[in-house]
Amino acid sequence: MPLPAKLLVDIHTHVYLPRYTALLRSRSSVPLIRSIVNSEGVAEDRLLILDHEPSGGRPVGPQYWDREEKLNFMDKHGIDISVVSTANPWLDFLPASQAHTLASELNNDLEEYCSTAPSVASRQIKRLYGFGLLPLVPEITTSALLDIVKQIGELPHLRGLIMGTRGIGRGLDDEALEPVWAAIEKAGLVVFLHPHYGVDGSAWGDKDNGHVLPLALGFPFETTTAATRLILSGVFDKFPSLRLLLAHSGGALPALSSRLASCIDHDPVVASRLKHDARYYLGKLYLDAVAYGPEELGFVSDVISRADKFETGSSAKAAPNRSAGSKRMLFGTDHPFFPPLSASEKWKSVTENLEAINDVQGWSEEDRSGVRGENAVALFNL
Ligand code: 5CU
Repeated sequence: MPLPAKLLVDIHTHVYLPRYTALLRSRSSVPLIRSIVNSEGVAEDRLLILDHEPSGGRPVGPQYWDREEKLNFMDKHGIDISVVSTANPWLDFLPASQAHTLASELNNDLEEYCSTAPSVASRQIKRLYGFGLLPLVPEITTSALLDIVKQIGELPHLRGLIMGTRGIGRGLDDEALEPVWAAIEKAGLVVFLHPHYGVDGSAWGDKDNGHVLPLALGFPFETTTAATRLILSGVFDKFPSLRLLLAHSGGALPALSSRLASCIDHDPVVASRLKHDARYYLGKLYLDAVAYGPEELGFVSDVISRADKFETGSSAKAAPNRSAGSKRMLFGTDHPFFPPLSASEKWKSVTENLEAINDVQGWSEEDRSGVRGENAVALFNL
């Protein structure tokens, strides 16, 4: 049965499944969850995943692991469907054999989390889908990775997989990953590329700026570098049907893509390696619309719309087409991160992203509803 029109679909929304939470609770080094007794004598859970967490870690609660909380959050914000992914740092810190076993278990857990969620009876909508996990850690075998790609491809509610930027230790441009890209492409899974490590913290200086620099800049810079390395490695020439979704609207890549193209042209090491101008590959990407501002969304959609112009041999002269670019952008919330700091009915991190979609100059109502939901329905075959 076709889905009703005008759905709101959240493709950037995370969970720490109970099995993963139990692992974090059992650990004494980061990443971990620990219980503390706060100044009022009340026990509280604290999450430590990043290098510069506020002292003692940040408060963490059921919104990170309880499906009811996810569904309540969706209801409160009018979100019909969520494509849920495990939050960082995934399995990166585990030895290969444990990462392999846990990936398989967590993928089954996520399938169950999605498949047993109540649907909205009046609209016949399945509400939850997921991105699986690969055991991308050093010393994992290719056959173990292929095994898990196959598992994800066979689980009906998993429509893609989330990955960080380290690959199996040498980044995503590592030739050893080529069989994995081939298998992902063949299975028709969407790769959601998400940051965790940021960039060298020495760039942030000595002032206490809380979490702002690593999150606002470090996260998107990390994604920018990883996606650029993938482009430079020729992965999109070798696997032209690979579908890659970049977190945080692709970070700085859209703003730097013409500079990237120029640097490639002037560099004999890579100039002859790629089949197309670098800007062509931007048009192959999908980007979340987690940018918090309409001008940024409009700019990004302009940049990704002009790919045809840069296809080798193309004589296309068309001006950027904001509307065409919007087809590759998808609403997300980053839930459960960025909760409101004071009591409020709705989460600002959600309403800001929805308002931004609403306010992009040059997007038609059809473009906006595409970004809010229909693009996700098509990309993930929901
Ligand atoms: O606030 C944060 O640390 C994060 C994080 O770790 N991962 C994420 O997806 N968003 C925010």
